[in-house]
Amino acid sequence: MNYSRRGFLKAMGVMSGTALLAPGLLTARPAFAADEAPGVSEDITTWRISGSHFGAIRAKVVGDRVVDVRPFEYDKYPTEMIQGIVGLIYSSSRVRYPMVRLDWYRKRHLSDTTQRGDNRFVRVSWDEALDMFYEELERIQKDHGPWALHTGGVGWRSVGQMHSCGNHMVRGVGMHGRSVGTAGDYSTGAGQVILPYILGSTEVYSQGTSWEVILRESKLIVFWANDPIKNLQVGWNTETHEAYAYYEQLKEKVADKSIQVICLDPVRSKTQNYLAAEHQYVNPMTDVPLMLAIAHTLVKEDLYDKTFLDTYTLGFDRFLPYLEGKTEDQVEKTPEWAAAICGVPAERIRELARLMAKHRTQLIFGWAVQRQQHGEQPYWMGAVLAAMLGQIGLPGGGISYSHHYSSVGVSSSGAAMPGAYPLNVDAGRKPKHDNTDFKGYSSVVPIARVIDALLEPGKEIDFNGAKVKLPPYKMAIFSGCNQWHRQQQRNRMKEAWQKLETVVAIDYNWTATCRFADIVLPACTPFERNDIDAYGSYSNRGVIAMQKLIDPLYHSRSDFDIFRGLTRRFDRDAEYTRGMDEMQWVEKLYEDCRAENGLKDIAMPPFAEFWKKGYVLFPEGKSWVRHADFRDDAELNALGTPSGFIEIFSRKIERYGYADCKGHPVWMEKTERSHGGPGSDRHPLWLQSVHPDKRLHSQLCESEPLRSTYAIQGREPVFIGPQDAAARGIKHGDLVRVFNDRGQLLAGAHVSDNFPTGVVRIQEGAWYGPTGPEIGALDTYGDPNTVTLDIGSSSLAQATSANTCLVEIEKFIGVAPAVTAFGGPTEVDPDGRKVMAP
Ligand SMILES: Nc1nc2c(c(=O)[nH]1)N[C@H]1C(S)=C(S)[C@@H](COP(=O)(O)OP(=O)(O)OC[C@H]3O[C@@H](n4cnc5c(=O)[nH]c(N)nc54)[C@H](O)[C@@H]3O)O[C@H]1N2
Ligand SMILES: Nc1nc2c(c(=O)[nH]1)N[C@H]1C(S)=C(S)[C@@H](COP(=O)(O)OP(=O)(O)OC[C@H]3O[C@@H](n4cnc5c(=O)[nH]c(N)nc54)[C@H](O)[C@@H]3O)O[C@H]1N2
Ligand SMILES: [Mo]
Repeated sequence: MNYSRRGFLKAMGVMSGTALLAPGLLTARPAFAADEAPGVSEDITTWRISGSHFGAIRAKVVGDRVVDVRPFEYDKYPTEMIQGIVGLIYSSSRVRYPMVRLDWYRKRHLSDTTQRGDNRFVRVSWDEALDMFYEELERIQKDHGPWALHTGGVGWRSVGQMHSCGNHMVRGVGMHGRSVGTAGDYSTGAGQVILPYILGSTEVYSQGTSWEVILRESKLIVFWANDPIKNLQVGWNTETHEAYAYYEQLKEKVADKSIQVICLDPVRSKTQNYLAAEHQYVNPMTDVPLMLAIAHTLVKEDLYDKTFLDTYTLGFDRFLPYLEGKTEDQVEKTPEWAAAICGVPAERIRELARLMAKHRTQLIFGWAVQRQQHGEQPYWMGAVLAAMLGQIGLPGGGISYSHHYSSVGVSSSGAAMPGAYPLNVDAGRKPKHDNTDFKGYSSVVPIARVIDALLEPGKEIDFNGAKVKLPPYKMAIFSGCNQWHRQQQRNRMKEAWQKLETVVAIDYNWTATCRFADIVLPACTPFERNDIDAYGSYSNRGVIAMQKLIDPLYHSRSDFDIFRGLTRRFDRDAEYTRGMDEMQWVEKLYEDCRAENGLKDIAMPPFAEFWKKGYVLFPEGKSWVRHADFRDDAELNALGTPSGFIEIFSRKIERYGYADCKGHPVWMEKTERSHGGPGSDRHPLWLQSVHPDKRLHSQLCESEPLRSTYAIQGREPVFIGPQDAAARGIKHGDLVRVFNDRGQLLAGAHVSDNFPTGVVRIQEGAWYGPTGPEIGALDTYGDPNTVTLDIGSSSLAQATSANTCLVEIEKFIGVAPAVTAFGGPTEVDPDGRKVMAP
């Protein structure tokens, strides 16, 4: 072991001896330093370094080609996704040059928008493309106003603080004129709106109790709708994968029975399988009845913490009558009542209640359970349950909504992160078109309700205690997100899209968002530019240099260069760049960070030294217990709720008067639900579209070598249990049609014992590839959002309800249409004649 590596581990100070020796748990190719890595004869520390959501990497570049990518030598638990990077750079789906949709090229904003999606594009020069983009912005601001322009909320754009592409889009377009933005996100739309009322912060993006503390103090850990082993492979900033060291320890503690772990999930998750933990099955979308019945048992058996409720919470007295069946619905929330809905036997529900009350219990919730209709309720009810258990703020007890994300629970170094390229117009400056008149329409729309705006412009909807008047958008711009993956219900979306006069998409990949756009601009990948990133999102372990591996391929340009070119068209480019180039910005962001850390006595080398070495690592942080300060002194450290206490009953929410989100958590039947719920007679299978094991949403789907490790007959897998498969005459490896009234798609059957009857999975992010532009067309690759439902979670959060979705599946017979998702557009000349590749 070389010195610096040992120093790093010492600095991390967290791994037990066994964790050090144990093989990496997800390691496809171990991340060892050159002197110990099998089969690597070279010293990879001499290779160029870069960052990514999947971890820091070392890359070997020969001439102008990236030939090998390996995990950064300090990454002990690298993900297999790293192996997709070479395929990402050299994918056949790269956007090679600026292109314009054929009919838009001919008629501009008066084009036939029903042709969107037919995949015919004309190649143009950068000057032509940027002129068109600029002229459209001018037209929108002059003929309409800021209400007519939608700037799509950025998604999982690549890491890198300088090239963060959402910032470039917002700043560049913002210097020209205002537009309608978005509120919330697809990840935690319901959670981040409800939890501030209950616990006083969003919780979902908060640092959680340190893993050392949980491993030391917890006796029972419930992973509720949560699959951290799968989901920790990626992080918002360059991921360190440090959290996996603790899962290795947890696995040992499960084996020696010093910690009991229950994975509460309809599916046997990767986490449950890895830890060899108990699996507690629950019917999909029925966690609230289960939690209510656990709460009911706690009351009936006098196992709940009255002192905690009195000291730290408000409104239990308003909730208790509901639990006891003394309110309107007259239903007592007994284990027998819940068992009939959630599929967990009544005696087991009682046992779960007793276990949770008896032990130091850490509840850890994932997010998929709030990505469904009434998704606010399981989160609220989880907080009520944790309050009744009385362990919030105790080491190893209480509730977390974030431990599956970006190594939450690895203590923070406390160092400052490098800042990002400025998002806004500089202070004291105004946009070229300084128009603030939104004509009564809302300037911000909940992100998952964008399609509603196109279909029902002018409609007023509820949102978090306010009214939102949906604007009649005419133009939309997307960068760093894949709208045609992330948004639900493709065919509804297709119809809505026809109302847009102009759509601009900026990406390095020919995603479906590009296919359904009018002007497509090729960004370069993060491996084709210089940048820096934080190493570790919550741990903030250090700073990583993102050294350009190769020049931008084809005609692609960095987002910085793209918006410099756009702002030049209205003479604001010097202001846009502040007169600095890429490397000057990278150096400035680093030096600002260094100055800030200097004030904290955290030393960083000068930029040149850092850049040459490729990274700085910060010393370990202190362990920490979430909500401990509140428990310590609830007045001094009051929560951010209206009362300062945990609100089991929210007067504020009750006053909104929503039928679908009341003053305390309640069980509400879903629009559609499997296992005997509404709609299950026609479409009996619940389709969950969880986050992919070997992708980041739709990213890396284009990477052919990686895709080939999971695709079935070239299609996205649909995971199905043996009973459901047999009942339909489906065998592992068969091609199947997945359908409901909203759409249809082809997928490859992956039969797995992890899936119980009535539960199937297609991982989100599978590329949409319809047979044609028409509404209802068969999707040839397997995008689950072809069949998902586009309704708001409730009037409160208006979040996505992607996981409220029923389907039927049949074996596909006949000649299957070719997959159309990958490989880019059909290039045509302005007369529509196909251009032959040279
Ligand atoms: N059915 C269903 N749908 C879901 C979900 C679900 O669970 N089920 N999950 C939702 C969630 S939680 C999320 S976060 C969203 C994710 O939705 P998105 O964030 O939209 O998904 P990504 O596939 O990461 O899209 C990022 C895009 O940015 C592009 N990109 C990367 N780097 C750059 C760059 O430097 N410049 C530019 N211009 N572009 C770049 C990538 O090529 C990719 O096309 O999906 C949501 N949709
Ligand atoms: N590998 C990988 N990791 C990722 C991402 C990725 O794309 N790939 N994306 C990142 C992002 S942006 C996000 S938002 C997070 C998403 O994090 P989450 O939303 O927490 O993750 P999911 O994988 O969608 O689902 C987690 C678990 O919830 C279970 N589940 C679904 N519905 C229910 C239900 O009704 N009841 C119960 N009890 N369980 C249910 C599923 O079976 C699954 O095991 O992941 C992040 N991590
Ligand atoms: Mo997300």
